[in-house]
Amino acid sequence: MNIEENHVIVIGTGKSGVAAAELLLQKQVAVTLYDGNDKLDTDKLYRQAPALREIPLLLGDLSEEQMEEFQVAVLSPGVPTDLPMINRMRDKGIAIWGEIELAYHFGRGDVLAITGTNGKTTTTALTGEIMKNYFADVRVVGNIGIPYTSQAAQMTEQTVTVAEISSFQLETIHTFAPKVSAILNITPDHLNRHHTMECYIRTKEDITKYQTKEDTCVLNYEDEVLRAFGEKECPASVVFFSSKRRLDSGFYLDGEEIHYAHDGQDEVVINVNDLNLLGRHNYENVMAACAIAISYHVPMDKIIEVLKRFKAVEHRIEYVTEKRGVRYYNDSKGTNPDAAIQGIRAMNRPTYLIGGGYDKQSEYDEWIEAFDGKVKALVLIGQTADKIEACAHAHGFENTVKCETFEEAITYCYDHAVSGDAVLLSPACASWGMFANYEERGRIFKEFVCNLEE
Ligand code: UMA
Repeated sequence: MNIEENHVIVIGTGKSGVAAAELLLQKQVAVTLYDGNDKLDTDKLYRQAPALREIPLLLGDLSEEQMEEFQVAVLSPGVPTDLPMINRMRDKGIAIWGEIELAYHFGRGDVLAITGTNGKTTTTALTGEIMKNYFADVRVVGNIGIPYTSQAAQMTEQTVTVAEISSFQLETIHTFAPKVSAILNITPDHLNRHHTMECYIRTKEDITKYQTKEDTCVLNYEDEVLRAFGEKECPASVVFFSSKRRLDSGFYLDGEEIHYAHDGQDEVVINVNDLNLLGRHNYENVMAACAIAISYHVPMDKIIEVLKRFKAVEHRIEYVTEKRGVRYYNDSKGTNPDAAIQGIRAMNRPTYLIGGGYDKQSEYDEWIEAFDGKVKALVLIGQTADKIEACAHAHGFENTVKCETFEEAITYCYDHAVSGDAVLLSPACASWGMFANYEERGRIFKEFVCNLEE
């Protein structure tokens, strides 16, 4: 479709919507900005993005007549594609694009795209660093927090874009064809949006939808769904990685060593003790980043240089500080039970665990079972507090505490933890409803903790 000749409505005025509207404005495409929130703080919006004063802004409900003015709607990732309003637009023949598709349309150069339930931010950040060690113009974008559309206009044929792509963003692609894609793992998450696990899996696998055998897809051999996908349906050439077994071809973990097997050879890439990342899940992220980089022809020595210096990303099992012998860890990025399992597994002290938040209709059983005698108290906040408490009690874990506010939860931990303990924020839930995003939740946690008395 020739979007340049159409009138586009951008849905959502968060980070993605603002960047998408700015890109369209710059490309001189007729654009209108829309937000479902009719009490939107427009002063704040225009302070952040003054150029957008030039284009119409619609808020609240859209009439049929208003809708008919548009041929394309560009959705922010947080806008469900099955909203009644979006269905009505589809019925009217309005093309539904995502912000990713828009950026891909206007962007240049190659894209390396990473998805998966967990580990995608770390893998994207690491892959970005590796690429920057070899290529001159590298853009790290997407779900990681920098909208892909905010960079698209500055790209050239030499640009290498490393994109973290969420399942929300994959629902609305039409031509998006990364040179290399990766699906790290698929465990239940966002089921309130995707409704069924089958649907969620299909959406994640769609990262390969427009790839061909000339392109590569990196997959986790230990994820049964992904293994089957790689062996049968995947349209791209597959490179597997495994943290549990030796592979004849691909990357694998053997004891403390990461190996690369290819063309009948087997080379040791790195000993995990030379990494600054901890835990099996991180070794998987490292193998995925290596596989992406090798598939994109980055020399191994350039990869290894970065592996040795790369440190964990903010909000992911991040050590904050020690107060009165108690260590505080920020795992605000633990936004689903599977991610939070990695958080508690990484603790090697008796732990006060702060959990709870927005209800994504997750099940918490496996998370509670992963406590493994380490959790002294589970301190709960937010919409899911009752549900998690009931689940904990059903699994025989009785020491739960419910708090009204986030500050109250941290203070409870501070008052009860003794020297040698840890306090871990690893909520197993999204932050929405209480915070703008998980970054804000993590930042508030860190600030509060740093101001606690010694
Ligand atoms: N809105 C509507 N109608 C709706 C829903 C939202 O008008 O039905 C409006 C809201 O009023 C608000 C705007 O849309 O003004 C918010 O849009 P958004 O939720 O898409 O948020 P953005 O600020 O654009 O951030 C998005 C991603 N957010 C989501 O996917 C929910 C960010 O991922 C991403 O970093 C950013 O684009 C840049 O690409 C965050 C996230 O939580 C980190 N992602 C999920 C995750 O990692 O689990 C998928």
